[in-house]
Amino acid sequence: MNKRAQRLTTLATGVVLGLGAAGAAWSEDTLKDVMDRRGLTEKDLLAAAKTYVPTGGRDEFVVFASGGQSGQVIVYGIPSMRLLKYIGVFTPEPWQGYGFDDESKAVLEQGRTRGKDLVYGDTHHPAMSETDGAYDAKFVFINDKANPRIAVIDLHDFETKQIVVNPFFKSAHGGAFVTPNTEYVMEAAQYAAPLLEDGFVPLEEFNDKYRGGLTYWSFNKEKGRIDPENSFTLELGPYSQDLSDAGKKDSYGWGFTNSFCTERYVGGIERGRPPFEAGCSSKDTDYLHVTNWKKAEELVKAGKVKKEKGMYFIPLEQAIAEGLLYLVPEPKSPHGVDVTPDGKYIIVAGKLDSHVSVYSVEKIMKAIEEGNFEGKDPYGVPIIPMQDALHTQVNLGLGPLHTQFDSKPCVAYTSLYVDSQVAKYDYCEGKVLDKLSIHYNIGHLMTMEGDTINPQGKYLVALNKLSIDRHQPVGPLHPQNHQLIDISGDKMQLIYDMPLPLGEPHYAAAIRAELLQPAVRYKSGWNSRTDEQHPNRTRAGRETTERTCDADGKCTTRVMGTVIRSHITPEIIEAEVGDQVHLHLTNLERAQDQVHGFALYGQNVNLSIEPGKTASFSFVADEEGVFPYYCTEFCSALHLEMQGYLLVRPKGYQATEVSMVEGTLYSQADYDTQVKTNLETQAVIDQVVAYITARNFQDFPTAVALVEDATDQLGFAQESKKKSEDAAAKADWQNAMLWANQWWQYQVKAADLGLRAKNLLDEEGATVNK
Ligand code: CUK
Ligand code: CUA
Repeated sequence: MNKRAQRLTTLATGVVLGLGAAGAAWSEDTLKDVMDRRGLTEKDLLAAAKTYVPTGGRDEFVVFASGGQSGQVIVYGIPSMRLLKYIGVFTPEPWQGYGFDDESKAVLEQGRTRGKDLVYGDTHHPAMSETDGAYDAKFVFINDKANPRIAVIDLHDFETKQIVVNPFFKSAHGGAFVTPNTEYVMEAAQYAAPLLEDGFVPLEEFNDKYRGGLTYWSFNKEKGRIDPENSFTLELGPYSQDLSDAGKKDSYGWGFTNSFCTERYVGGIERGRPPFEAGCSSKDTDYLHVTNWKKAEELVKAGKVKKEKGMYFIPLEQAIAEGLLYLVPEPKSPHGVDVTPDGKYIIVAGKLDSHVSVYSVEKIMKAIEEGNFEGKDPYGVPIIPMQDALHTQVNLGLGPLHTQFDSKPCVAYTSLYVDSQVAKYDYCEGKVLDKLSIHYNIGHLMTMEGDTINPQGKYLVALNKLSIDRHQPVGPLHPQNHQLIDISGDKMQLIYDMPLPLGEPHYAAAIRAELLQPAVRYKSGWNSRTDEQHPNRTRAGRETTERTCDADGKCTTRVMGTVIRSHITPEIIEAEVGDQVHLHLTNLERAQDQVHGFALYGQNVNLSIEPGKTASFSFVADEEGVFPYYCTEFCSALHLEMQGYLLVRPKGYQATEVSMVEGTLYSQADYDTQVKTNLETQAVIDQVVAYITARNFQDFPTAVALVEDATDQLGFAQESKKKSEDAAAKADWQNAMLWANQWWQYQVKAADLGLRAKNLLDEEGATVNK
């Protein structure tokens, strides 16, 4: 047996005997030694033990955090706080090919605003889709505050599928929040602006012409897409609508949106006026907006709502007349509004008030039924007396912002921005239970599934705005700081700091990891952004490059190619200057994580082609030249050889009849040696195949996928074998040797896949067939 085949056999034997993992070398240190050396206390060790996930282990919860100005979503695990992914949403993300392949460019293009391509978003509030008020692990929505948009991420593959642009607003903060069955995704405007006109309206006409608003985006769960056709927007007063939350259980059918700057103050330092901050915080109360989306939906369905700018639009007068909108005073420049898990209370945190105000849904509904109003706002919206709506107020400290809930009944946590603390309290009784100082100014906080009907308790994350001196300094711009807090006991305990180096996350949502079931691969030839079979998919052996020209002499070169370990087909693409080039590459792999990338010199392209995916790239070959391309993922031992050339010929170029001069020449002896290796390799493969097929591998979908890929590779090996034998029959030793080597390449990949399948079966405890 020669060396190459021997190595493979050793590998196979190693796997059979399970030698790989045994005998990991630990240093001689005791726990005490390490504690002394690193200056750790017992408390530190306890915290470490609570967060540490051993190698190969998994986290209990998965967090989807807004990526702030990065326009992305950050995914990490709890309790380890290890980063798992950045999902490209409003911003191109090259690793995932997001914004680089034609399919995802089409998603980003949906987010064009005023005809402009935007390449970032200011993401604030991710919302997980819900069924009956609990996370169903299907979708995540997130807003862009700067450009009023909502994006839809599908948790089947963690990809952004859709971006919708609000036709009315000029900013949108109070989104995304979902209704209990994801019937709608709420998005409230922030800075008042003219809703129906996009042109100039002087600020002097602020009170009359500027407006706020609240959009209920209709979501089609089957299709996994927002349906703008059935969405509607409520016109609101020109207050700065801030956060929202949807009612649930007892408050199902209603939405709650708070606001600040109900003073309707317009600043203008340069006009000699005090700034916005003074004029927008001079009153003691602002307004909580109470909206009846169920009733609004009925009006829409009954054809009683008109469309403006292509979307159902409910003007203030209609909302008032139909009883869709009420106001409740709330103190003072409020920020967060959060509905309790039972839907009975609404907790409002006023930035400039040391209390949280706990409103009773029952009392609000009673006031509405009885017509108990203390007056109307300047636009005629009825105002419910604050005292008649309040359940209680709890004095927590300075700068209350956001609230989340515990699995324990009546227990809530509110962030205190100015005090840099988390307050734990009983909102039923109105009692403070505990306070914990964090580092430093906290914005949102998040408990596990803490905005659903069944919060999971256990952990809380403080999403801090300023990390100041907590982490290694990296210049004037510091990382953000997420702090993990153990809330399982009576006293909160701070157990971990995680610097976040990507934008300022605002809100986040954590879901039990076990609920997530993402895909391992796509159906072969899949457009992952539309979730349909790709019209330009290709199968193995069907790859084509076609050049067509129309009557005006405009030419198109279209490549329908494939990628599989370890080659791109085609390896040579020829086009002519001026051609429109379309590249469509399908990944033929099925094995888990067997992704290939694609980069092409000078064309700003980087594709990520996961198993089954078809990704495309289009460009105009505007200059003649030589453009190497290659796979950008280290996908196999011969990854660096996964390469090719795009040749852009000058116009009218005539190829001369010069045949390729070979770099190396091979003899019959080379061929014979190679064939010997191949036959020995085949013997190893046969062993592995026998091992797998003797077991119930069919019961393990991952193993089945690996076996399918291996079978493909063996099929290709057979084709190459045939070609090498044909060449040998003609004594063409050059081609005989090269095809024999290709035959071996396919065998190696088949063996690698087979060993992975075998390994997996051992780990899963597969049983021998009877
Ligand atoms: S906001 Cu940033 S900390 Cu947009 Cu929810 Cu409060
Ligand atoms: Cu495919 Cu590297």
